[in-house]
Amino acid sequence: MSCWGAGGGGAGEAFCGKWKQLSRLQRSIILFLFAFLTVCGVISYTSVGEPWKSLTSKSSDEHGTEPDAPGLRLANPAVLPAPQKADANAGDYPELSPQKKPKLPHGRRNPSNFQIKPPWGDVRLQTRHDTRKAVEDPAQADKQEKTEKSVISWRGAVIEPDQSSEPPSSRVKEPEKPSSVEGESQKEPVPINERQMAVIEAFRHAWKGYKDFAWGHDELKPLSKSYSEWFGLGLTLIDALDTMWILGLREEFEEARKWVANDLAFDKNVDVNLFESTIRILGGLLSTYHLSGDSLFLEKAKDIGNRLMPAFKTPSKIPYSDVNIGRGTAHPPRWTSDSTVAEVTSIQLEFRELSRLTGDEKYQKAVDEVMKHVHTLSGKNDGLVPMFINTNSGQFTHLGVYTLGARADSYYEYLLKQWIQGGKTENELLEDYMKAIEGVKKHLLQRSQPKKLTFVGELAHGHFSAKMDHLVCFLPGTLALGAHNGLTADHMKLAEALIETCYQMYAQVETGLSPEIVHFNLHAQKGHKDVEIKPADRHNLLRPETVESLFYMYRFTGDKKYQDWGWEILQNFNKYTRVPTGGYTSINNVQNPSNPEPRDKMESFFLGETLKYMFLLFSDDIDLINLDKYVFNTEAHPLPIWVPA
Ligand code: DMJ
Repeated sequence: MSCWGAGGGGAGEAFCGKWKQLSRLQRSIILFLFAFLTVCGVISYTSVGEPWKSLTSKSSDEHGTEPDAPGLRLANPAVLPAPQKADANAGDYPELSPQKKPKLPHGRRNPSNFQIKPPWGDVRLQTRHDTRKAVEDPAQADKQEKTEKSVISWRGAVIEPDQSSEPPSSRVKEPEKPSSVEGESQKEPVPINERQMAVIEAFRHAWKGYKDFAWGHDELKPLSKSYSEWFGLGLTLIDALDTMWILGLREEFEEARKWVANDLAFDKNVDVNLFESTIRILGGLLSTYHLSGDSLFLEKAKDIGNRLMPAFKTPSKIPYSDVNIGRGTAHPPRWTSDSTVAEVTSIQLEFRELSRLTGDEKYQKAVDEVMKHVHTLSGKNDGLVPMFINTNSGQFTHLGVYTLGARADSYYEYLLKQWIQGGKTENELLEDYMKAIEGVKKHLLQRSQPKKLTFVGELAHGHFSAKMDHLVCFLPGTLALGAHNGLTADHMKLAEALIETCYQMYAQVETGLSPEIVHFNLHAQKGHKDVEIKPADRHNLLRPETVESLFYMYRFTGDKKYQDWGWEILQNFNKYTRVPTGGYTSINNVQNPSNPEPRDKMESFFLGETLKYMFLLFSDDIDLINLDKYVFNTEAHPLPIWVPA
């Protein structure tokens, strides 16, 4: 108060004169009242000035104007202390202004339940209330700053993105700090909707079969209540780890974790396929490490990663298809020295991430070299690649056959995804991707009859074939992801047309499930649908590609029809592939609803991919694996984008 201290100017002097005329009791009452109101937060002031004004003025919020006296701020009613710091920031960040609330993309909640950092990218966009609180409490402020620097992934793990924009090749010297579960306490469980519950139920049913009859083995044989081995490495269990995490199945996850800790040993005299073990095992361990923050998974990832490295010791540096992970030797298949193009070009996301996490560049160097080499190769047709590559010469073989299906599919997928993973700086990858999509448009796109469905066929020595693998249904999702990342809107249009086709590959079939391969009718014939199925192609392996693309399409468009289509597919899986005693099975005949001929095998990707993408498709929470922060490997294992959007 200025009567006892430094002068407060003319108004202050007048106040002092009046003050002295008051009786002792009157002064005490006024002082008491003033102290009381101050403690209650009804008035506050930031410097010696004109406190009386605050007793009579209305809140600046009510008037929508600043208070007259610059030295005096009215606090928000009875809540906050002096807000000058937050207000000062408001000028720097126009988005802080309450009138300029950011437009939330579809499905986004405000604020996210799972991320401290809001989904639109900045804690500064929290309400003024939150911002001010954080500024006042230094511990909070510190935490807030940390939060701004890290991306808090779903269910708590912290990814600390490298903000550097340097090209990845020079970025792998320092190991990434391990993820942690910091911030977990601040997250509330997301409400799960009925369709997601149905996915959880399906997962549990599948897991029950695996647990009862195949625990620790590669694949469940649900009818014979036994298992099959491929590599003998608990493939289904590893593939399913991050799905359990995402679905919130903590008990199951913990049990599986115990198996990984105590029983998973890679020191085994066994031949594994480089591609399959990279996408399922290395990819699964890396993503589980990121989601859980548990270093056990990183240790295991390093172990398998190192054991796979002998595959790259070839004359051309194009890796062999098979590695003996116990002996440290590698070889091509017995009948050829070729590798499959998709296989050698779809292991990059995983090995690059391993380099980033360990600080050891050898993994990234090996896989980058493959991409650089393939980039320069001749034998492509407008960006389309043949299906085989020789490990001695490094040249494509079996030239002249082009497909987006088996043996080539994920080459195209990983061009785009590596570009995204690395922060969109590796231009050769983008160049190859864009060229390839033009090649698809030029050589492989056709329309069927009678529905005029756009499909991707194959080209063999100049002859077009109207054959399309179900595997090709990854393409709409990939195209949509590219468009979301700034590529031409044409790609989104094509994605929309192709996902309709993939859906029709289910809808036009008697069981409502797609066969492995379809042939499209190019000419209208009475009584014929667009889709024809050859006897050898009528099986369904519980594959994920259509559901995967539905997930991307729903995320990026918000069109509920994609969720509805996915829901139909889930119901048909339940109707025709579910085994009552536990598990789901591949079937031989999608055209026979009364006997779809179960095959007695549940592929690991049903848990790793199909059910995971279903769960994500039915979710309206775009932070449930945010696609600006994660990129999925080709086995649906999310890996962090190094420089997130
Ligand atoms: C999975 O292993 C991967 O999605 C791969 O890219 C293709 N094949 C299966 C699923 O169909």
